[in-house]
Amino acid sequence: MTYQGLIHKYGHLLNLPSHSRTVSLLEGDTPLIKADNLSRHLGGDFELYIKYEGLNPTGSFKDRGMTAAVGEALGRGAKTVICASTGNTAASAAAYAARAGMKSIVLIPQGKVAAGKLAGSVAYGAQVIQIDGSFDDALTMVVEITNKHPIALVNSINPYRVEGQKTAAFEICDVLESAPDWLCLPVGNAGNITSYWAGFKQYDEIKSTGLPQVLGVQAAGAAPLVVGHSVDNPETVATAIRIGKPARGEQALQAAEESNGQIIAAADMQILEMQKMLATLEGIWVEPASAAGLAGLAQEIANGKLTMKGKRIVAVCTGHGLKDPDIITKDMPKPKIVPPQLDALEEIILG
Ligand code: AN7
Repeated sequence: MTYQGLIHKYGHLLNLPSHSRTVSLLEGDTPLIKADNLSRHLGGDFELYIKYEGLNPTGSFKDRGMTAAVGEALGRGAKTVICASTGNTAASAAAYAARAGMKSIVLIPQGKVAAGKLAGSVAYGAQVIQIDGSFDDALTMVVEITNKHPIALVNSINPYRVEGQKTAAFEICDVLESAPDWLCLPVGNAGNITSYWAGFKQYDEIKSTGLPQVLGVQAAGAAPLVVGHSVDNPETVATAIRIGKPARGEQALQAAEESNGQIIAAADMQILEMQKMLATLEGIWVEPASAAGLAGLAQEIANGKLTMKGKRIVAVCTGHGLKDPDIITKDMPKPKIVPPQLDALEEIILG
């Protein structure tokens, strides 16, 4: 049967109210790609899979939660949705609101949102507002305004976002026919790690698929869950996870603890190096934040803290590389220019 989106496929497993409507762009059903080249590069004694979430309709995993949250908001008669965002939530909210015939308002931290995300939000017709502050300031403001006005909040403190995002765990178990041994993923506001853990636990209860150990990875300059307190001025090249006060931080720590996993930090350099490795070794280009989970995994293997021999690992790559082209082009040597003549081309290629 043709694929009809997440709610159609997994709606019976999601805790959504009866008034919810289906607002879908056929999100989900993303590929789980075996990454043998990268696995070999990292030591080679384990099976590595990439859950390529950048292939969702707006280019990030956020679409899974947004189909559920916007569908619920529409069903209860809301006319407008709002979110604070480092970019991907904004683009996703804007697209699903457009689909539902609703208005969207997105608050983003000034100057810190990657080009493809800002462009997406504008293209889908959102009212885009820059806050002279951080994501955390923006989130505080959307909570305040939605307490006062009938505007639907679609950040991941909205429980239906978590319901929708659980489906990624279901898909992984359906493909592998069990949970992997380890799941590694980036952690920002901690909605995704919370959702995966809830999804794996639910599937294990109904299908005995087992549970993974969860490795959550923050960027070193924005690692409140690693340092143990909120970070006032988070800084990282991985702007998607430039978050100092994660809304679901407690649940992220709980997922790590219950799964016998960990939350660790990876340096910007390692994140960028992993982004490059994934693209050049596997042909999978993700935005910097999306490489954080793998960067953390590589770090733990290299320093001998985790032994992965014989294990099956899934790395969640949350957003597409096209979201943030500037990170690649800003320091690159300009491609050579040759006249449109064969001998000139031969000289460049053959030396
Ligand atoms: C590519 O868009 O918070 O831990 O406002 O865009 O669930 O927050 C984005 C987060 C990982 C972290 N990877 O997920 C937003 C926003 C990418 C992201 C995360 C984000 P959470």
